[in-house]
Amino acid sequence: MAPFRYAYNALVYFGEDIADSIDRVARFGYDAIEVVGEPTTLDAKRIKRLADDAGIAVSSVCSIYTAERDLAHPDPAVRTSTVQYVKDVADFAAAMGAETVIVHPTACMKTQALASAADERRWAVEGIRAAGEHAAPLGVNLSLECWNRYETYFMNRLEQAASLWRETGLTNGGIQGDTFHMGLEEASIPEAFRQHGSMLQHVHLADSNRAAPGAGHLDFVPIVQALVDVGYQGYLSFELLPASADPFGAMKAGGQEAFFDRYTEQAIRYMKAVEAQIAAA
Ligand code: LER
Ligand code: MN
Repeated sequence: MAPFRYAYNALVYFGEDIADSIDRVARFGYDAIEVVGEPTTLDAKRIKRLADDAGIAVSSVCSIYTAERDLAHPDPAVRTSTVQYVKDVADFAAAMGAETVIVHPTACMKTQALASAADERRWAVEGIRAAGEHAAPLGVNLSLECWNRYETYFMNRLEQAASLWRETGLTNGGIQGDTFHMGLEEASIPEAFRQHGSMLQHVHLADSNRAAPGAGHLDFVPIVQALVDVGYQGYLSFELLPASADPFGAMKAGGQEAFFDRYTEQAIRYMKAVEAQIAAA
């Protein structure tokens, strides 16, 4: 069993110079860093250079779905600017050699539809397809991430993401589970991974309380076993956030102290112990 590749999402380090984030992630033995999707304020060339110097990769870009970024919005101007945002993030990812751009079809914290389900789905499919066709020649894959019901009404479970992804007809990418959201929405996290393993592009890991694995009540042994059994080859990227309803609000408030050195170290140590336990069984 080949070991998984690990990344840490710099979302929770928000406000810190990315050089310090890259240094921390490399120091604790990560393979890569996941970078926040703000291409107008972050310098892709500098991030790539810093990551190269530290001997790590940029795994992925965590797009930021603020209220005005919504591929399923009834206003065509909002949809057009959001498609442009996803294309810009794909360019940003390509410049850092990142293989994955995370996409969600609606704004985060939007919990009610603004148009019919059929219209919203059609707009989402068209937008994802247009952005994906832009990303493909850049070597960038899209990853459709499910969120829990308190952050979105649109796509909560892997089966929904799989159906949406198939409808786009794209081949550069797939779907994404985040164990924090999955704990709320899936009947069984391991079963959901087993059923959709061949379509998995990326995985976010966090415990039940969005803290480092081991700090909550998820059992990561059957979760990792399922990922091993389906032959998952992508990154396991820790997305850990302080307790808050709005993940991007939490990010702007800045990470709490535990999320810097303490959880960065604990997360990878815990998961490597889980991997070792499975390999020894
Ligand atoms: C949002 O809750 C989330 O899980 C992030 O990955 C944002 O892309
Ligand atoms: Mn996530």
